[in-house]
Amino acid sequence: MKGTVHYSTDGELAVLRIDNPPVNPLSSGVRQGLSDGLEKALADDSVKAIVMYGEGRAFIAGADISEFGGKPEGPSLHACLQMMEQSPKIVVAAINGTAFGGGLEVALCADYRVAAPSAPVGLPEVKLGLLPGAGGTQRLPRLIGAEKALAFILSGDPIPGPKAKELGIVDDVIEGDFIKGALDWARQQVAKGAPKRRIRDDSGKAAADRGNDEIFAEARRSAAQKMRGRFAPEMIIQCVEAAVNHDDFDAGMKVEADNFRKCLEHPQREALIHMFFAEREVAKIPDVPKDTPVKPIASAGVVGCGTMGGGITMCFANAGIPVTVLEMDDKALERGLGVIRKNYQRMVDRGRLSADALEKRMGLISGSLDYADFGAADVVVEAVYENLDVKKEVFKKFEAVCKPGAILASNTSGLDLDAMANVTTRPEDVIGMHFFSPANIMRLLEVVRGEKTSKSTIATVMQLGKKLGKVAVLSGNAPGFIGNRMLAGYTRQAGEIILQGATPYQVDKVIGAFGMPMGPFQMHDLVGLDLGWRARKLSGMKPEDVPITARVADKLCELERFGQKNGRGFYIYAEGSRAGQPDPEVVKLVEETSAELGIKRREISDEEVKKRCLYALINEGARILEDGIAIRSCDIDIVYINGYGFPEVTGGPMFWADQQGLSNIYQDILKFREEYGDFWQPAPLLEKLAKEGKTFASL
Ligand code: 3H9
Repeated sequence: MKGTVHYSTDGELAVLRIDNPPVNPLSSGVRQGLSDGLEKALADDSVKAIVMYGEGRAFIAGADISEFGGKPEGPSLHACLQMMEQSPKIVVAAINGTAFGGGLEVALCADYRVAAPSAPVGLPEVKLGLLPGAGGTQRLPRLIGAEKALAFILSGDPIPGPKAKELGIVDDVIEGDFIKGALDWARQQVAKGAPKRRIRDDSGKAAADRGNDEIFAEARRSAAQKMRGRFAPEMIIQCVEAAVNHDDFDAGMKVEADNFRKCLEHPQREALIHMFFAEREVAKIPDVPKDTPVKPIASAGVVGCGTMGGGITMCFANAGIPVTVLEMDDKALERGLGVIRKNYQRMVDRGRLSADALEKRMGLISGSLDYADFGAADVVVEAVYENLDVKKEVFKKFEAVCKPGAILASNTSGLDLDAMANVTTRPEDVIGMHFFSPANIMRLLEVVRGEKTSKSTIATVMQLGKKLGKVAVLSGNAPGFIGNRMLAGYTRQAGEIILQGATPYQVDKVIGAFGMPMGPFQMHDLVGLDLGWRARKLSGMKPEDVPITARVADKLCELERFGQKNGRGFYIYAEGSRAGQPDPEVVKLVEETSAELGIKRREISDEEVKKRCLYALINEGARILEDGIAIRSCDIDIVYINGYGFPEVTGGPMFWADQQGLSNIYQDILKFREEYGDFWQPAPLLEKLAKEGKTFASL
């Protein structure tokens, strides 16, 4: 059994100390310990009150997520909660640190709650595709009213102790020595003869909302907007409705239990819990142990203050790290810094940043025209034009000015990192830091390991990623790294499918319905169709050598349709709008291109569109795993969800593939190969796993 609860007495108090490092989830041993401790306290006549708190930084982080889907051991949480609630002696929850999910629900079964000022309190179950299933949906509306309870449970966001007091979730906030203060507080309750106070017995606040249907209509509107496609929010709303509509507490608990089970059995729950563990797993690099020394990062430098460089500069400033950003001339620098200020100002206008914080962040940023200003920087990141020769020149300059041991990073999205490292005499300090646009917003950071990158450089940058608020995933150095390498096959399929009979609008609709924020053609319009077109022109590529899947985009560019930037691309955009309208002219152009290429058009089903786009990702993902470019399949999932908008509720492309059954995917790929040729050669790893009936996650 995992975890334990230490029992002791302190005068008239029984003290239960929950101990399940590092964050005290309610694993089987904790449930057993709580049950034993309560029994002991109830049997001891000298005990007048029971106080519980957690060892270390958490009170209780919630149910043990790793137990979901398995066979439960030990007493159920509900049995422990019933003991607490039915105890004739008062119970005080001393919330010393994180009280999440089942942890807060334990506290809601106590008669009294006190919290440390810094203790985060929350019901984050919705983020895992679940609902508070230990009475939270019934007790919280009774305690604070349905509207506030719904907002709290549906957001899943934590609040600190003082805010919890303001909302009425805790009775008091204790400053100073928390445990001592909490024990004194409990003793005072005993001295006052404080009564038992069971939330379940007082439905007043919930009942007051009876008949106020607008609360639930608003919750549904908000959930549809903010959590499109999610299963759990509606389940939560129904539970709170039950709390409001039933005076009988147990009737509401039954609705909660039924809906909790529905969530538990839903594939979204499995996918979201996979994401929870995957986010923690990606930080673990097998040959870079946890105790690898990291270098302190107190200052940074960024080369280039364009879209990428400006965003990266903001990331450092947001994390409180002073940063020098370099441009070629005054004009470019002024423009870049102006854009950064405007971005911050927009945050201020939307109430997401204070005017003070704006100035503080701008104060951390200094502009420069001289590489010598990077002399003291602990890390420098280049974000110049995506051209290997240009980047090599930047690394030569880094070599000349940066102090020994400084981390020299490239933001390249797919070029050869070793080629850059080898122009320096310190390739061990060179690493890829591939941010995703807009860099100050997107959570993904692809960290690229060169042949000679040192373990300390890797450990430092992985940790720096976290400090910058990113989820950092390590990739090997191979063209396109993890994300863009997979994307290539996906966009190629989309390009082929439209030549064979679908329209760009059908493809985008199918991908949108799958849950991606945009389809491949909307993405092309956003990025700009002219980038590839210009690069092909510059390289002197003949029109007949242009890949067939890029022909339509190039023709659009010849018609000066570059995408969103000039209001016309695959779609037509009204002034200032990002929502494009389909254009019959584009469909005609696609049809003409098919005819020129001698491709006979036919109807392509939505199902085929979906499979071809997604299987192209998965097949390449299997190769990336096999080549050791990604460490685990969950690393690929994290890349796709955080960098490319793959829907979180699927758990990422590789997890989704596991859920579909690799054998099914393999069979479809074989059919595609027969029909469409060698692009669809199944990856050997996919073939092997499919034949063995295994999953990517089993590797
Ligand atoms: C629930 O409660 C359902 C109930 O309503 C109904 C029940 C009937 N379980 O994040 P960290 C591990 S649903 C198991 O790196 P931090 C985590 O994997 C639950 N393990 O630390 C990691 O392991 P490792 C509702 C857990 O300080 C280690 O602890 N609760 C759990 O940055 C350290 O975690 C939640 O959703 C868990 N519940 O953040 C809370 N929590 O070292 C989820 C953590 O091997 N947890 N671990 O990689 C969190 O949000 C954060 O972990 C927390 C600490 C804020 C607590």
